Formats: sequence, C-alpha cells, structure tokens
Amino acid sequence: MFSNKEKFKAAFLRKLESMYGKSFQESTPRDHYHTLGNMVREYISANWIATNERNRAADEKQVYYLSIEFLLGRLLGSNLLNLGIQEVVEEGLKELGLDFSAIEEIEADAGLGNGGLGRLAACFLDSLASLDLPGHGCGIRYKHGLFDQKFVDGYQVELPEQWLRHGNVWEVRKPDQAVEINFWGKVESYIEDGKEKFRHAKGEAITAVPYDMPVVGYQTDTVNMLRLWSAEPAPFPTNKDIMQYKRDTEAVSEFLYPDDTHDEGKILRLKQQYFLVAASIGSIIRSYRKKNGSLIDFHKKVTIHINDTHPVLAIPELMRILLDEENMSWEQAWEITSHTISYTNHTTLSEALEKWPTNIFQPLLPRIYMIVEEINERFCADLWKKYPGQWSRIEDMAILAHGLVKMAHLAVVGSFSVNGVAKIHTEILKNREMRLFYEAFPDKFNNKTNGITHRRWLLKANPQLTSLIQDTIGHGWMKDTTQLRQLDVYANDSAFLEKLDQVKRERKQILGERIRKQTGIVIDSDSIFDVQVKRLHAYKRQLLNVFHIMYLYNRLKEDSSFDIHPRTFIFGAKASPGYYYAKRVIKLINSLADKVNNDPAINGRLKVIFLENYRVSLAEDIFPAADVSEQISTASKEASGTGNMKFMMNGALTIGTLDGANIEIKEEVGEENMFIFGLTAEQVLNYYQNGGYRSSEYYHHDKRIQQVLEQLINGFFPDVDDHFEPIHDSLLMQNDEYFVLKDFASYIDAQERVDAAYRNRNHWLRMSAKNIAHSGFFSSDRTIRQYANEIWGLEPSYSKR
Ligand code: 26V
Repeated sequence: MFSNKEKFKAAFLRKLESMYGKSFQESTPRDHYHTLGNMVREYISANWIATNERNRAADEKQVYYLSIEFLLGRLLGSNLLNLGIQEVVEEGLKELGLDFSAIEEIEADAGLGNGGLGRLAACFLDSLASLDLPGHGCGIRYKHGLFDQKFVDGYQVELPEQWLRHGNVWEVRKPDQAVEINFWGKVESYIEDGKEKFRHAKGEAITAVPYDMPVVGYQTDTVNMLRLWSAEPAPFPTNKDIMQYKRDTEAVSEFLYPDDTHDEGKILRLKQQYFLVAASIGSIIRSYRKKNGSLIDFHKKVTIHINDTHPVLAIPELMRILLDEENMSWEQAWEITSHTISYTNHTTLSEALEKWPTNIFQPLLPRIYMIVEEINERFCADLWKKYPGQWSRIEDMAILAHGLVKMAHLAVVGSFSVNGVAKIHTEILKNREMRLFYEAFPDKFNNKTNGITHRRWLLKANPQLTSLIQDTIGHGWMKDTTQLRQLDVYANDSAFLEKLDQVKRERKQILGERIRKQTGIVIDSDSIFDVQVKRLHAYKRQLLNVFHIMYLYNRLKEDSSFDIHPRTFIFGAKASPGYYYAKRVIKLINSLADKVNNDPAINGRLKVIFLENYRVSLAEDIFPAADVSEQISTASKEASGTGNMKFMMNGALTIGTLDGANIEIKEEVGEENMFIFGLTAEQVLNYYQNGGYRSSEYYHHDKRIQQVLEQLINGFFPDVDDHFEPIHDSLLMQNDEYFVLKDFASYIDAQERVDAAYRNRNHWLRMSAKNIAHSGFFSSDRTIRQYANEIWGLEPSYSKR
C-alpha cells in the first residue's frame, strides 16, 4: 500500500471509510492522523512478527533495556522516515489536498520521561533497531506523562498531561501476557526435600498488563519491541474495600514522577520501580523458559541493562526467582544474576542518589528485602576478607547502613558492568563518588559517552540541512555518521557556506513564525538565536544566562553607542513542581522578557523568548534554528548532556564550560570552533573540598555583578515584591554554591567573542560547518555499538535489506 502514490491514496481512502464510516469530505485532521497511523502500524506488523519469530528461533543473546522513563516524542514521522515511505505518503496526501505536517501535529508527544535520561533511552531504542541488534525496551505505560507547562503571570503552572486521551495507535494491548505482582504480605518459610525454602505469602496482588510498541529500524527489516506495563486490579480476593483497591492499583502506573533530582522516598515510587522490574523479569523469564527450559545459561543468553538505579531491584528479583522458583543454591543464583545485570550511572548529584528507608522497603517487599540483606551480608563478609580490619571502608561501601538501602551500591555489587555517560563523568565516578568500589572492582568500570539518534535530530528535524549535506557528500553518512567528516573541506567553500546560511535562515524563519503564533512576539531572523533548552536546575545555571542578558540590557540603557549584534535569547525549561528555587528562576526569566521586549530604548536589539511546555516535538523545531548552544553548567555537575550534541549536529556553536560531553565536543571539533569559559571541574571540586571561594568578593569587586544583583531586589522588576530575594540570598548569603558569580566575568568575555565571531559571517559559517562535520561521533549508533561490543556481547543478527 506504500509502494506508490496511487496505491497509497486508494488504501488511505479505503481505510478512512472503513475506520470511520465517513466520506473523505466529512473527515477531520484527527481522522486522517488515525487512519495513517493505523495503516503504518499494520505495515510494520509483518516485519514485527518476523523479527519476533527470528528472535524466538535464533540462539542469539537478547538485551532488555529497563528504564523508568522513555521520552519518545511523536512516532509517526520517525516511523515513516525509518520505513523509507515518507515521500510517498507526503506526496500522496498532498494530492488528496492534505498537508502532512498538519496531520503530524495531531499526534501527542509520548512524554514518558523528565529529560536527558528518558530521551537517551528513546535514542538508544532507535539505534538498537537500526543496527539490527536484538535489544528491547521495558518501561511503564504512565497514563499521564510529564506535566504540561503553562505560564500564568510568568509563573509556571502544571497541568496533567493527557497523551492517551485519543488512544495510542502504536500500541498493542496483550492481556494474555499479563504478569501478577505481589506487594506487602509476609515471608513464610517451609521445608522441601530437607531444605529450608521461602515464599512470599498473603500479599496484595496487582496485574501488570503489557502494551507493546514496535521500534522500527532505519532501512532494515528489524522491528524491535518496547513493552510498557500498565497496572490493573488482579482478579483475586482482597480484604480491602474494592474501590480503594482499584484506586491503589491503578495509581501505580498513573503518573510519571516529575522530579529528576530529589529522591523523595515516596512509597508509590518504590512500588513503580518494583512493578517495572517484576513485570519485565517475569515476562523475560517466561519466554526464556518456554524456549530453553532451565535457567542455568540465562546470563549467556540475556543481558538486563538498568538505566540508572531506578530498576535496580532487578538484582534481588532475579535472585528471588532463581532461589525460590528454580531451587538454585545462593552461589549459583548469584553467579547468574551478577553476570546478567549491567548498570549505567547518570548523575553524581548526591541528592539524586536513591536511598530507601528500610522501614518503607521491608513491609512493601518483604522477600526482596530479605534477599537484599543477604546480598549485603555476603558482600560485607567478602570485603572483610579483602580489607581486614577496615571497618570504616566497609561501612562506607555497605548496601544497608543506618536504616537505608543504598541503591547505587546494590547496583555496583550486583552487576558485571558499571558505566558513566561521558569521559569526565566516568573519571569522577572512579576517582571520587565511587572510588572505594573502583578500588575493589576496577574491571567493572567503563565509559560510554552518550549519543543522540541523528535520524530524529537531523534527518527528520532538519530536512533542509539533510538535503544540503546529501547534495554535497552523498548519503553514506546516514548509515555511518563519521562520514560527515567529508564536509570538512567544504568549510572553505563559499558556495557551500552560502547554502548553509540559507538553510539556517530558513529554519530561523520557521521557528520565528512558530514563536509569533504562540507568543505574539515578532523576532528578527537576522539576530543571533542564542538558545538554552533543558530542565531548570540550579547547576545548569540558567541564572548565568539571565545575568548576561541583564548586563547587556544595562549597558544598552547606559551607553547609546554600545554596539552589539542583535540577539534573541530563547529559553525552554520545566521546573519540578516542588522545586521552588527553579520556579523563581522561571518567573525571573519571564519578568526579564517583559522588561526587555517592551522597552523602546532597546529598539529590538535584545529579545527574550521563554517558550512554554518544552518537549521533544518543540525541540525538533528549536535545534535546527539555533546559532548559539548554551551549555553552561557548573563544571563537574552535568554528567554528559545530550542537547549539546543535537545543537552541534545542526550547526550551532557551543558556548560552554568544560563539563560532561562538552569536553568531547571540544576534542572532536577543536577549541577554536567553540567558546569555552569558566572554572574547570578540578577547580570546582577543589573549592568544594578545601573551601576558598567567597562569592561576596566578586560582588564587591565587579560593578556589573553588583548592579545585576541589586536589580533582583530593588524594584527593577516591578511586578514581583520580594520574589527574587531568595535568588539574591543564595548568591551572597549562601556563598553561591554553583559559582555563578565566579564564572560571570569569564562568561561575559566568551559572549563577547561570540558577538565578534558572528559579525564575520563567513568565519561563523565556517565554524558552523566544522561543527556539523565533526558531530558524527555523537550519533547514538556509535554509543550503542560500544555497549553491544564492550558490555553486552551482542552481534547484529538479522538480515539486511
Ligand atoms: C533521578 C531521580 C532521583 C530520584 C527521584 C526521581 C529521579 C528521576 C530521574 C532521575 C534521573 C536523573 C539523572 C539524569 O537525568 N541524568 C542525566 O542523564 C543524561 C543522560 O545520560 C545526561 O546527559 C545528563 O547530563 C544527566 O543529568
């Protein structure tokens, strides 16, 4: 039905009529979206079945990527692209008088994630399938994804997200493959064949129902699986009030937790974590048993990768099954488990490290807790042999200590591989945060620098740039992004640079139009588009960006001859609902936007745009339009960053600290093609360790800082009484934990270099071309190949087209 336009049009009209019983004339864009979505899903299903069958029949190892978040965004466009039927569909629809992009807009983003960690999982799925690797996602089908953000008087307001309101064309519910999961209850011991055994009894059962979504590889027949679990009442007697039981059950998969830093220790979150793990492992083992019978070789055929510590209960859960259901000895069960699990750490922020109070953990998961206790006892006994007498070392490494279960310790102890997500992050793990573990198990630790799928973030998001690259160097780079290097020589080719300029201009106009529609504000496409889009966090330092804008504003007001190239500062950021400091920064950006955009003296030389509800689909319009990429975290704090890579691939120039993957961007493209500033990680960590920073000195010695800080509290922002006082105080009274004042001068200096560079149009375009040419390393295909070869031991197994 997609082999040519005519067939497509006929099939589309037939499908529309059969689905809706309406004529084409009466149909709505939503009907068109659902019709097309269903056609595409049906088209996928033959390969989906074939891939599943191949997996069942073949003896290859399978990887299951367990993640509490999958931030997928929209799937229609990316599926069409990967299937290679985008053109037929777009042209066919056009002949029917329909506009594909309007139809695409109907699809709700699948926003089942907070930010970097969830989006990384989505990019990895795309790469796994595109590289023909047998790797599948396991997650939770949250009824409500990350909240929708609105601004009311400049303040963030959160609304429940509703992605399933009109159904999800990509999913298939599989009630026959449901798994029962038990919470609460108690552990009973009994004797069988002369051996003491345990079972979890009198618990409260809930049913996990899988919804499967196809993950389509690019130009290949491989279609992998993303299995998302939904919580439903189990058909078993309960002594609870039936309505209460139903509510409690469904609550487990109702909401994504909107925090990505603070470990709140909420019981519902622990329930979600065990729910994901027990359902996923239950179904993995069921299909493994069907094929192989015994689980003796499980670790040779299956790797379970845990995305951060959220699914770390996979370790005791697998132990439980091997011990209680398979009757294995502890040693045998441990051998299998600890060779099955691999783990990625995504942050060194201490407030994000999960630690569960045992008085919450034990009653909810009594058998799992017992197993964790035994893992801990045996681990500590081994340490005692290795480090006799070193009590404090052992105490620091224990999994259970001071009434807490330390999830990161459990993850390191129970897995065969521990990786960080950028070189510097892995070094900080090895030498600081996890030093004791690195000393004990040096071979487990490795680095896998993050990547992004160039298919969504370049081919799909930026067809204009894609065509230009294709016209210039052909299409080999689409399968092997290192070939983007062939663009290097064109960085000196003025005809190429001219076209690159055209592409950027067009994308800036598209974004400008979207901004005008959304906010009513008209922006200048000839201005520098200076963009910071990411979650709002103190360590990401949106505040530093704000202070630069305030400084420019002050200069322009004071000195009419102050000359800058016009700039449009674009922000997108959600703050966790309970993170009051971050919410104040949101209000500050909005207040600044009001001030700057409405001041006639500024005469359009500065504009500040804060786009509501930053999400994947909006991001796809932002990255291609950016000139400047703001990656300005306090060095050592941003594990990797992945937005930095999306900007680079779309030809934006980075202004950034030597943090996370910025360092590797510098290695790839060269310092001369970006704008580096600020303290290094080493300097920051030394200050934390030894003291010696006094923020007030910077306040007293730098008039620019003084002025900006005063403006937070002196009525400069008239609509806010004392609202920015906590920001002011965090910088002066609390000694500026994130070194905003310390890095201010160096940042301003780097921004002056940006301004100067942009004024030399050819020079700028050359740098932009260099960034694109050297971005190939950051494709998640490279990252996933490394995971497959160096951690999972996977081979691409399927036929290629
Ligand atoms: C952490 C926590 C802590 C407990 C409460 C709930 C919760 C939910 C999510 C998270 C994940 C935070 C870690 C994270 O997102 N890290 C980001 O991972 C990106 C992908 O590796 C990386 O590029 C970013 O630098 C890193 O901040």
